[in-house]
Amino acid sequence: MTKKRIILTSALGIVAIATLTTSITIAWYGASNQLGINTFDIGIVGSNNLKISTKTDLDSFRENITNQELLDEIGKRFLLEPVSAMCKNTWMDEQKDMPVFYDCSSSLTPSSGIPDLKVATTGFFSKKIYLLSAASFYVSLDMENNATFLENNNDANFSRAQAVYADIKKQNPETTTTIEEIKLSLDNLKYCLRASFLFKDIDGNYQYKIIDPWKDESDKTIYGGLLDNDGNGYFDTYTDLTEGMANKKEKEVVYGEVNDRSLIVYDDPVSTSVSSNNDFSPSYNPYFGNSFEGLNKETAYTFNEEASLENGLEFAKEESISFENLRANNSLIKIPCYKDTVTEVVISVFLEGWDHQCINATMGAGFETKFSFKLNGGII
Ligand SMILES: [Ca+2]
Ligand SMILES: [Ca+2]
Repeated sequence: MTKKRIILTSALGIVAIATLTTSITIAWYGASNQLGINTFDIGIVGSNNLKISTKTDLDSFRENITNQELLDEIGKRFLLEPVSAMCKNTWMDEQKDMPVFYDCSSSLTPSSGIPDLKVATTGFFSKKIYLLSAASFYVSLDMENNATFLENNNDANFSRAQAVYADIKKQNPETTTTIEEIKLSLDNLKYCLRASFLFKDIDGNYQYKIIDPWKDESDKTIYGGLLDNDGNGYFDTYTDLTEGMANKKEKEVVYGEVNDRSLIVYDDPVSTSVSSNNDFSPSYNPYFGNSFEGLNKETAYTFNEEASLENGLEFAKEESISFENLRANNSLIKIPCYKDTVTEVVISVFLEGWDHQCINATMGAGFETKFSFKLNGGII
């Protein structure tokens, strides 16, 4: 019985249409990146035992969800921009039925030094999908049918590379950059893409699983660090007023999710002279800039990461599953589907902004994806 395979596929083809303006410079590359969906199909192959719907009413369940149905709900265009799955315990503890993504792109940090953390309302794909099974089964991802799971859209990336090249060439006729190099950078998009699945396990508790498909073992995404969000070439700073206006201190902002901000250790400024320090003007590059890189301001108290970590500071780390993990054990994602009972699964696709491959060079790239599921044993 368990050998009979039900395959549930979902194809999400995305072509990016980037509308870059030279006023936007940063990674966490918000508002400038528009992506549109052109195809999105969900279907079931090979069995009548499992049906699917975007709604919960029983007569809406079928073997396929049409492209049009999904597009009508999502809208033909939406923005995909860097967000983060950091701080997931907050919404999971509240038993939320949709994941919450955060936006760390603000550079305006108050005198407390606690960076502004906005809940992202756009910039990601997140959708409830319902399954209806004729028998009680676990459903898992089918690793033999995931050839286009978060994979680059070659045609879109090539067109994009040509357009970027033309623009660079126009601004700098001497450029040595090639279309192939630009294309390679765009193809890094898939390394910062994530898919996630939110569902209830056999005990009725929410499980939230993030897939970082292409990561290898050394590839760890840390939810925090220094950033140059305002794109001025320096890591962002804030003004610490805890010792009063007369003794105000300019300190680097430690962005992200940490265990205890009082454990952050700062080094004294290299220079007290305010003179030429802020005149630095980085060579502006909308295509290859990134907010993970910056200089330490000479006049600022700088974050001493090593001493801070020794002091007990901890950054939260992404817990994710790679394809390799899943191939070795596809029960890492195991969704119980009870006989004749509607099962809810929230599928999300997003760009993890704390992934260091999520930089301007991937902006405007396109990808496609297909999710395949199969039965993974009956529920006893
Ligand atoms: Ca990565
Ligand atoms: Ca800055």
